[in-house]
Amino acid sequence: MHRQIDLIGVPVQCGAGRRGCVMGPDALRTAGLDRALTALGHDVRDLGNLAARPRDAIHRNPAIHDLSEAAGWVDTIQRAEIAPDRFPIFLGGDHLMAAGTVPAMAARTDRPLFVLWLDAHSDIHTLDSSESGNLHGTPISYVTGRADFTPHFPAPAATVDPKNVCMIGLRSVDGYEKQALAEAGIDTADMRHIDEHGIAAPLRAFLDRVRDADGALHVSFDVDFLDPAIAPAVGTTVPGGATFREAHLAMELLAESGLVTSLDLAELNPFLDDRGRTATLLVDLVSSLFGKTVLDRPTRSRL
Ligand code: NNH
Ligand code: MN
Ligand code: MN
Ligand code: MN
Repeated sequence: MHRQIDLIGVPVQCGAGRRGCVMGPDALRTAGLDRALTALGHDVRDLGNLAARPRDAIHRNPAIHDLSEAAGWVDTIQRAEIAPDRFPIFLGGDHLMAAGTVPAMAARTDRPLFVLWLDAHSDIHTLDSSESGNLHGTPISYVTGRADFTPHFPAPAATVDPKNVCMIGLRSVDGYEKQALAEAGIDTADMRHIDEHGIAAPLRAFLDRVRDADGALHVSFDVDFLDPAIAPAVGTTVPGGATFREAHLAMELLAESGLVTSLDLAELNPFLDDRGRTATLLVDLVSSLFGKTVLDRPTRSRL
């Protein structure tokens, strides 16, 4: 499928516990994301980076840091001019970016928005429950509206039904988050589930739901979804992540589904990379998501 793609840099790093995600968009550019997509026959524009202005915000939880800057980013991303007919790839940036991109994508479409959250973590803390104070651990609560983040953050431009969120790759979820996931009714496939059933089974089941609902699908890809052995450039590595082939298979199934309408590439910290190999792997995975296949014939798949 020929796509009209916009690359939008979102160099937010204040949501993470360590610095470096500010360099993420440029590392992805350096690794050749635009060239890889162009070579696959897509039309690609690089719109450069967004820049945020802080909005005054303080919160009673003393652990929370950089709330003003974070609020500025959430506001800026939701106000950004995003073409209705193009496929945006948001180049992060830590995962706080999703507090901007997901409401923006939900507001952009008349169809129900579904979100595929590929991550070791569930990012469902609230401003009150976060113990780390790292706001990249909170976007799911904000975008589903399960917690009120106003007046600190702007009200979300649109929210997502938590039942339309599917998380795959989970392996670092604390007690608060376990309960929150169950209460919200979020669809989850943790690494244990992937070990037993493979990654295709839960992903296909979710894609069937998106198709049945005539939904739009936003994929939020956190680098720590991947195993640290293949993707070291992330501040919050967790052992036991998705393998090279599991990740590629997921991208290939997403490509075949034709359902994906927007993408976040989150948490890439080039300061921690090993000669650009994580950024290069991400470009390769995005290529699979945009139709790169091993053989030039339809894969024997039930999709
Ligand atoms: N749950 C932890 C926290 O709230 C970790 C969040 N870190 C992430 N999320 N990298 O994807 O800080
Ligand atoms: Mn995350
Ligand atoms: Mn809408
Ligand atoms: Mn994570």
